[in-house]
Amino acid sequence: MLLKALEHARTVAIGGHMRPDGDCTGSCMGVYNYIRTWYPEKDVDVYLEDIPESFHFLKGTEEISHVLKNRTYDLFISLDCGDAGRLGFAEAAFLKAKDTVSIDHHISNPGFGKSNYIKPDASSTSELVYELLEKEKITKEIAECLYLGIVHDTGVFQYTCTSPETMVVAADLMSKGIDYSRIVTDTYYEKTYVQNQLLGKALLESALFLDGQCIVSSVSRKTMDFYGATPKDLEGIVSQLRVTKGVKVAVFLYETEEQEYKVSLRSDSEVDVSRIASYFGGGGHKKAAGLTMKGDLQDIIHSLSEQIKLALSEGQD
Ligand SMILES: [Mn+2]
Repeated sequence: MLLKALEHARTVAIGGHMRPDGDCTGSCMGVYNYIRTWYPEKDVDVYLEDIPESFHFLKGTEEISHVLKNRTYDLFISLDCGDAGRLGFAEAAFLKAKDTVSIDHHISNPGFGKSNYIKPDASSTSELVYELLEKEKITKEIAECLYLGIVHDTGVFQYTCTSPETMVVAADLMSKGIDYSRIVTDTYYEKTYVQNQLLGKALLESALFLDGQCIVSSVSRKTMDFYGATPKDLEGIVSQLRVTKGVKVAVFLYETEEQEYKVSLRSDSEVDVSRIASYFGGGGHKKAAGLTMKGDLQDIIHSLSEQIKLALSEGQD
């Protein structure tokens, strides 16, 4: 469906979700490089917010636009994005575009494109992009993008979203000559000193609740300012909380502004945290979801714990 939509388009825009992660960046850059390589006559722009420094080795990342151009595209390709609003500054271009495509694996995606390729069970949008491209036209540079995306959304092939097909796709991408080991160490495991310090602090100050089935920790704005940290420096904390023995749901919060918190939820297989997130106006996946909540920290944790408790008791039925 992607290649068919591309056929009729002369001008193309690509966009992913706000605060782009590995899969968002990988899928967007994979499609971008594919079009640049095999459809040189097409005029293509890729719109993303700032991406992590460690992703800059991917081909074409210096061509990412952070400001919307005032033009009407023949086709807008939305990748790894659950709804148009999550496209952030690129949403206006999506709404104006003559044709739109949504390729995604978020369970909450209602199919907001004119054509849609949405598979909630897929490991990553990057894996879906692979399915839609002509395999022999996937160059080493394109393979690097898609491999990075798959690695990040599967936690290096660890999460249960990893399927036998995921491994087949990863194997084919490896065969393109990519430095798969470096992609994992440099973009996934490497942490800065500040990131490790914040991780340590969050672990030290974490608390168990609901009979040790839940764990919570938070980072205040004051702490972020002290370390000169940005939200990106907090990635991975919630996953580390989640692997605590006996824990079924991990909750991590950080203060975005006075009385406002960004909440990340992670679960083992039992609890669907995307439902808890949706309840409070957020979204995501069964085992990884996020939301924003306003109010006093203790009140927010209390409200969340009530919903988690409910979800845990349903799981036992
Ligand atoms: Mn994804």
